[in-house]
Amino acid sequence: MTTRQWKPIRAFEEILFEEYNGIAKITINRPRYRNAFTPKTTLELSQAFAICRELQRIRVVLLTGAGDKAFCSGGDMHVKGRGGYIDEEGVPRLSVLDVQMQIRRLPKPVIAMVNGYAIGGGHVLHLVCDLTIASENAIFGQTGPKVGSFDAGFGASYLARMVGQKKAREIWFLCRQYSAQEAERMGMVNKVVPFDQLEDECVAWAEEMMERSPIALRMIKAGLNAELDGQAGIQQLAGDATMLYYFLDEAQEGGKAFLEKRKPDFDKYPQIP
Ligand code: S0N
Repeated sequence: MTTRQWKPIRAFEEILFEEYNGIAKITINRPRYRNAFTPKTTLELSQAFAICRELQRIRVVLLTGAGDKAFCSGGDMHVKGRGGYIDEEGVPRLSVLDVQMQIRRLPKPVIAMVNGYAIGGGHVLHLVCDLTIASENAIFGQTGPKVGSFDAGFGASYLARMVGQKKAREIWFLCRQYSAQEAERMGMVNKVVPFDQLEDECVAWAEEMMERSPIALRMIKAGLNAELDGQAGIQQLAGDATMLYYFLDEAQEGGKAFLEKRKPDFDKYPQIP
C-alpha cells in the first residue's frame, strides 16, 4: 500500500475532504455508526461535490467511508423521524437525493471506493457513482423493506438497469447481503481487490482516466446518463453541446453581429456533411 500525502481542501465536521494529484477524496467520517449519514453529512457532501465541480484542478473524485468496516450504512436511524431525517433545526430532510443527483451530474468521473458495508442509502450512493471498486470485505445490500424505508428512484430503476429486473427485485424484496464478488458478478462492481490495495487501485484508475480527454469523458458520462434520465439527461448532454458550440467562431459570429448591429455571416464557416 502506497502512503500518499492527501492535502485537506476544506474542513468539515462529518466528512473529510482532501486532494492528491488532481484527485479529490471525500470520506464519510462517522465510523462509530458505520458511516451512516445525517442531514449534516449530506449537506457537507453536497458542498464538497459542488467544490469538486468548480475546482479545475480536480479531475476525478473518490467517495469512500472512514475505517475498515463500512463505506456507508445509509441514513442515520437515530435521526429518522416523520417526513425524513431530522436536522439540527428540527426539519425533516431526504437530502441524500440531492447528493445522488450531484454525483450523476458532476462532469467528472466519480469512483465509489467501497471499503466495507454499502447498505441501504449507502448502497444507492455507490450505485450512482460512475465506477465502483470494492475491497474483498465489502458487503452490499438494501434494507429498506426491513427497516421502514425505500428508495424507488435511482436505488430501484438504476439498480435494475445494472443488474436486471429480477435481481433488482430480489435485492429489494428479500433484503439479503451480497459479497463483493457476487456484486462484481452482478455487474455493479468494476473490480474487487484486497483491502490494503483498495486506495492504490482507485488512484491508479483515476490516474488512468486523467490521461484521457476530460471533455470526451464528460460527454460520454452525459450520454450514458441521458439514455436513462429522460429530459433531464438530455438537458445535461445538450448543455455540454452548447458549451462546445460556444467555442466555435460560428457561435461567436452570431453574438458579434448582434452587438455590431449587422446581419450575421454564417456562410464563411464550414458546413461539414
Ligand atoms: C451496516 C451493518 C450491516 C453493520 O453491521 P455490524 O458490523 O454488525 O455493526 P453494528 O453493530 O450493527 O453497528 C455498529 C454501530 O453502528 C450503528 N449503526 C449502523 N448503521 C446505522 C445506521 N444506518 N444508523 C444509525 N446507526 C447505525 C449501530 O447501531 C451500532 O451502534 P451501537 O454500537 O451503539 O449499537 C448494520 O449496522 C446495519 O444493518 N445497519 C443498518 C443499515 C440500514 O438499515 N440502513 C438503511 C437506513 N435507511 C436508509 O438508508 C434509507 C434511505 C432513505 O431513507 C431515503 C430513501 C429515499 C430517498 C431519500 C432517502 C434519504 O435517506 O434521504
